[in-house]
Amino acid sequence: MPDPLETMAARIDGKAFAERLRARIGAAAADFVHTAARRPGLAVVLVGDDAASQVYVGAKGRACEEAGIASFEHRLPATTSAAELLTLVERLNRDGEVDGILVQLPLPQGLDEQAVIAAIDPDKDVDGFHVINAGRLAVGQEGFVPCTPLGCLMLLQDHLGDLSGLEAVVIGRSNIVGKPMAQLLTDANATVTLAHSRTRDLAQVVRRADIVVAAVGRPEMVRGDWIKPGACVIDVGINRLAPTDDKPKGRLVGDVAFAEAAAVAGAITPVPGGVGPMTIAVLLRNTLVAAHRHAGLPPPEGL
Ligand code: NAP
Ligand code: L37
Repeated sequence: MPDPLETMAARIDGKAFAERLRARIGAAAADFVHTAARRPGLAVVLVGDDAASQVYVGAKGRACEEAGIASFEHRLPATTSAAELLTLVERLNRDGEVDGILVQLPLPQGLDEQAVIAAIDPDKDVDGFHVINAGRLAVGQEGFVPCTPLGCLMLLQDHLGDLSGLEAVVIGRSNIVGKPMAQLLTDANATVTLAHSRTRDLAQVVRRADIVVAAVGRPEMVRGDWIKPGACVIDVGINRLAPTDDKPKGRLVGDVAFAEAAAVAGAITPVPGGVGPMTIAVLLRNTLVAAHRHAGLPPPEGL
């Protein structure tokens, strides 16, 4: 019987990594203010009253201010028309104090997300959702990479070093997480399988992975016996379970059954405290990079 403590996975502390990254961003933002005589600026647009989005947008604004990045919040009612939203985006495109624009998704019913993203100046698209930036990533040009997958890559490279030749399985093929994640891992020389709801025998596919990235949106779907011993598991899922007496707000769980997977994996990210905080830190990083590009300055190093 192996010692359970010896087989327990290392916990990849995304919250601590994100805090260190934010400190470096804060220092680089202060340097930027010296050189450019203005703060980097991020405009965050929230339409409607999605509860999770309210929390994230609030957290993003606070994180900006802490790092010395100006935050311009635009909270619009759910009744906002497409024309009104597009007018705001166009105003932000022209605003010299705004280096980055983020329209928090999902938008309320009736507003076309693709049309709104298409209206954002690609060089201010710090979310990396514009087709121009998706295309740049696909062909290896400089642009903006979506925050969540870039944060996952940073955690993987910090923990594993060089990813060359490793088998990676990404579960989920969304435009904002799974697809760009697969591209980043491919660019980092991993051998990538992109799995989704039509994948046959998903458990068997995941069993060959040295790296598992779960971005499905199904609470605790990935089980411990899917994980190859020693594998590195990145759990992107953020799922709030139904409220119980001792957790009146509902427990937050990932797409991976944490305790089971942690008993087999070499390393694993927790939820909360894993990928979520990285998403916000990388947003600040992308905004700082945008500010340097707009000011004609070389990009800050080590971010
Ligand atoms: P999404 O757009 O809903 O995409 C989900 C993907 O999972 C789809 O590709 C879908 O396959 C696949 N899928 C669904 N059921 C499956 C199954 N039974 N087996 C295999 N694949 C299955 O989700 P998303 O926006 O990528 O987000 C995924 C999760 O990450 C959610 O929990 C979300 O809350 C979380 N998230 C977290 C952060 C963060 O910062 N931590 C950021 C963004 C998202 P099909 O394509 O075949 O339908
Ligand atoms: N950039 N991100 C961008 N644009 C969007 O349009 N929807 C969306 C998006 N998603 C997003 O911001 N996700 C996200 C998810 C989780 C966190 C932050 C951002 C996060 O900080 N999660 C904490 C727990 C927060 C909580 O308790 O609810 C965590 O530790 O995981």
